[in-house]
Amino acid sequence: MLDNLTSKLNKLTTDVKQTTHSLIDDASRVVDRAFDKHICIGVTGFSGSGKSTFITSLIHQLRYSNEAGLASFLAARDQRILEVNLLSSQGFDLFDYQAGITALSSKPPQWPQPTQSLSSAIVQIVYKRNSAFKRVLGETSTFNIEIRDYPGEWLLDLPLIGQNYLNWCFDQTDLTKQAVRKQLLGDLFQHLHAINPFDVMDESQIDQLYQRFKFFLKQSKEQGLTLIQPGRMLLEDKHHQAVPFFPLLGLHNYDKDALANANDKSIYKVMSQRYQDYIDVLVKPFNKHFFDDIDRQVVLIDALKVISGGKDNFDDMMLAQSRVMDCYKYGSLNALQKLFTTKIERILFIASKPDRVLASQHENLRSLVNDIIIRTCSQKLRNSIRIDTESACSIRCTQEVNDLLRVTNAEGKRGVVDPILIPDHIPTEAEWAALPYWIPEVLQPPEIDGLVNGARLPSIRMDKVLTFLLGDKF
Ligand SMILES: Nc1nc2c(ncn2[C@@H]2O[C@H](COP(=O)(O)OP(=O)(O)O)[C@@H](O)[C@H]2O)c(=O)[nH]1
Ligand SMILES: [Mg+2]
Repeated sequence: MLDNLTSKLNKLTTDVKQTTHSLIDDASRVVDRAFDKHICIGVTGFSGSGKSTFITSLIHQLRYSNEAGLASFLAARDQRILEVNLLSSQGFDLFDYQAGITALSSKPPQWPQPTQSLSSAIVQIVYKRNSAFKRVLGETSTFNIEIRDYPGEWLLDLPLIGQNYLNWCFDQTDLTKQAVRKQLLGDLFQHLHAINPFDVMDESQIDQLYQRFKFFLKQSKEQGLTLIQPGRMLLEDKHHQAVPFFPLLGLHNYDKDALANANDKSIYKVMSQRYQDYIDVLVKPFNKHFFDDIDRQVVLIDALKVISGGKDNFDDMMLAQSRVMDCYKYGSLNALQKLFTTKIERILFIASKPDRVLASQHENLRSLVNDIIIRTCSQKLRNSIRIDTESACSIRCTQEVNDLLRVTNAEGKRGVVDPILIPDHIPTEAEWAALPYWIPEVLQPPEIDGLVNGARLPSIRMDKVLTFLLGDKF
C-alpha cells in the first residue's frame, strides 16, 4: 500500500517538473497538497452575497499586502510576502480579477460583473519563512492558494441531488403554501396543479409553461426569496442551459406506483427524465468540484439584506441555508479520495457588507450570523469542522461621521443614512413585529486613485479573514 502511494507520488513529481509556470495542473496540485503547499478555498454564498467582490478584494490584499494594512495577518504585517503571481488552474476559466479591478477603477467606479460560470484563480505566494524553520528548510518558500468562484444560483441545485423528481414536486407544492409564492405564481399555480401526469403534452405547450415558470423564479428572486430551484433557470448562461422542465403541483392526488409505471411519453415521465438529466449533466459535476477539492470554505451571508426583508424572506433564507448545509453529509469524500485530498476542514461564515451599518452594530451582525449557523448547521457538522463567524467587508463604501454613515448611492448621489440597529439574534415573533422593513441601498464603490497599481482597497477585518484561512500556513 505504502509502496503504491510512494510510486504514485514519484510519478506525480515527475509530471510536475513538466508543467509550465503559468498553469497549475491536476498532478502538481495533488503533490503540492501532499506537501502542504497548496490549499483550495471555496467561496460560497447565495447570489448577491458578495462572493466575486470578496475574491477580488482578497486577491488584491494579498498581491499588495505591504500596502494593505493587514495588521493581524502576521505574514503581511512582518512583510514576509515577497512575490505574488496569479495563475490559472487546469480545467477552469481564470477568475477575472483584472476585470474586477478595472471596473472598480472606472469613473464612476463600478462593481465587478455578476458571475455566469465557474472560475478559479491560483494566488502563488513566494514568502520568507519564519526564522524557526529557515535554517532547516531554506530562506524562502512558495505556497499556492486556489480560490473558486461560481454563480450563487448553482448552490441551491446541490440539494436536488438527494431528491427525485416526485419528491421535488411535493416539496415545490409545499413551498407554494407561502403567501408570497402563491401570489407570485398567480394562475400558473392552477395550471401546474391541474395537469394530469399521465397525459401527453406537446413541446410548444411545455415551452410555454416553462417560460412562465422561469418568469416566476425570476420574480421570486426580485422579491427577496432565496430558496429558488432550479438555480440555473435564473441565469442566461448559453453553455449551461437547462432543458425545459417544471414541477407538477398536483401529484399528491395520484398513486406513486401508478406514476412510476406511467408511459414514457407521459408528461410525468418526460419531466422526470429532464429533471434527472439536469442533475446528471449540470449539478453533479459542480457537486464534485464543490466537495472533492476544497479544503477550507468561506460562506458569505448578507444578513442585513435578509433581516431587512421581513420574516417571510428571512425564513426562506433559513430553509435554503439548512438545505445547503445538509448537503455536506453526502458531499463528503470516499476513503480512496481521502488519501490524496483533504476534506473541508474549516468554514468561516462571514456577515458580508457590514459597512452599511455603524461600527457599533458589526458585532451584532456577526452574532446574528452565528445564530443563523447554530440553527441551520447540524451539531454533527459543527463538531466535526472548525467553524467560525466574522463580520468582514471586502470593499468599504461608507464613512462614519458622528454616528451617521456618509454614502454615495448607485446613481452617484451623496448623502447620509440614518443608523439602523441590528438584532444580535434571530428575532422572536414579537421582535419581528417591531422591526422596520427597509431595503438597504446599493452603494457606489469608493473612488481610489492608483488601484490598478496596487493602491489600498479599503476593507474591514479582511486581515482576520486571512488569518483564519491561512494563518497556520506561513
Ligand atoms: N457596501 C458594500 N456592497 C458590496 C460589497 N461587496 C459587494 N457589494 C454589493 O453586492 C453586490 C453583489 O456582489 P457580488 O460580489 O457580485 O456578489 P456574488 O453574486 O455573491 O458574487 C455588488 O454588486 C455590490 O452592490 C461590500 O463589501 N460593501
Ligand atoms: Mg459572483
